[in-house]
Amino acid sequence: MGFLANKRALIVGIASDRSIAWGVAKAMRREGAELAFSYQTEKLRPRAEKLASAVDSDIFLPCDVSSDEQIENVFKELDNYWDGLDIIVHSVAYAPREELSGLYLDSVTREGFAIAHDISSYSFTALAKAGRDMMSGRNGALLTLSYIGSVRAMPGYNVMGLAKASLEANVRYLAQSLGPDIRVNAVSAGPIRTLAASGIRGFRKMVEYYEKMVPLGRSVTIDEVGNVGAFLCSDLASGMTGEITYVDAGFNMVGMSDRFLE
Ligand code: NAD
Ligand code: 0WE
Repeated sequence: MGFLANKRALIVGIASDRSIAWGVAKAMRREGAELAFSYQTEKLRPRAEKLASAVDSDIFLPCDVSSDEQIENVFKELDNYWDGLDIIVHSVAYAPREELSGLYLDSVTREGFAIAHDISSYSFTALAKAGRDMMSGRNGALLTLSYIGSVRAMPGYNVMGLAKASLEANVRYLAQSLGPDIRVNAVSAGPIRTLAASGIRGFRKMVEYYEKMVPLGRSVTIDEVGNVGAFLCSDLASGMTGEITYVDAGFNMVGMSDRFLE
């Protein structure tokens, strides 16, 4: 029996089979969870539908996380399928593209700042608020995805770094708010080539630098991130809440790579 047997999970943030949310979904399904998916726009619906069916799910619901109404509606709809919910996976981030290159101070705007924090951090809170009733009394878990740009200045990550810092504080305050009933954790992942990473200028060079820096000498995969995400949402992690767990091939703890001395 898998370590998520009898658990029901809502996955928010599937865009393609390269999405980190897809890595989490596959791991959760393998461990016995039943899954439901939401998708951002009608354009993404056919893909969400196809991926959902590959993990035996026929629940896919529209949800743009900038809308409280759409968030409310997801849980109303989900209530028609399930009498309770154990897990929400939040794998969503957005800042206007122009703000993800050049220097922070040059590219940031009041509007971009607000959007980045709304979509990338507040939406996690909004899902927690709206999903709370369905999740209560079941040893539930919330999971979100972060990036080390929250605690270190990284070139070009800019306003997203501030939004991830907010998201990580959000993990701690939600963990305190939801107490013993629902645990709240994040995985901070190393760089992975997904839709959100495509079109980021210099991304390939960043991955090359990273692969030279890390002890594992390579990037991490969505499956490696997914396995840790699935663990954090399972009763195996019943003693963990408010934690940011790195799945980054060791990047966060390295001072200098030994490869530069070769
Ligand atoms: P992705 O493009 O596959 O997923 C991003 C998702 O966000 C998409 O499904 C998109 O539809 C969704 N989204 C954006 N705005 C939305 C909105 N208004 N409403 C609903 N959904 C919305 O890319 P990914 O890399 O899998 O990103 C998932 C998460 O992982 C993000 O939080 C990202 O910051 C984080 N992350 C990514 C990397 C990386 O290098 N790819 C590294 C660390 C953390
Ligand atoms: O969190 C992210 C990226 C999130 C993201 C991606 C986009 C691309 C499309 C947020 N908003 C947008 N807006 C768009 O219009 N990552 C961790 C991946 C990432 O993005 C970077 C990185 C890394 C790593 C941007 C600059 C520098 C490094």
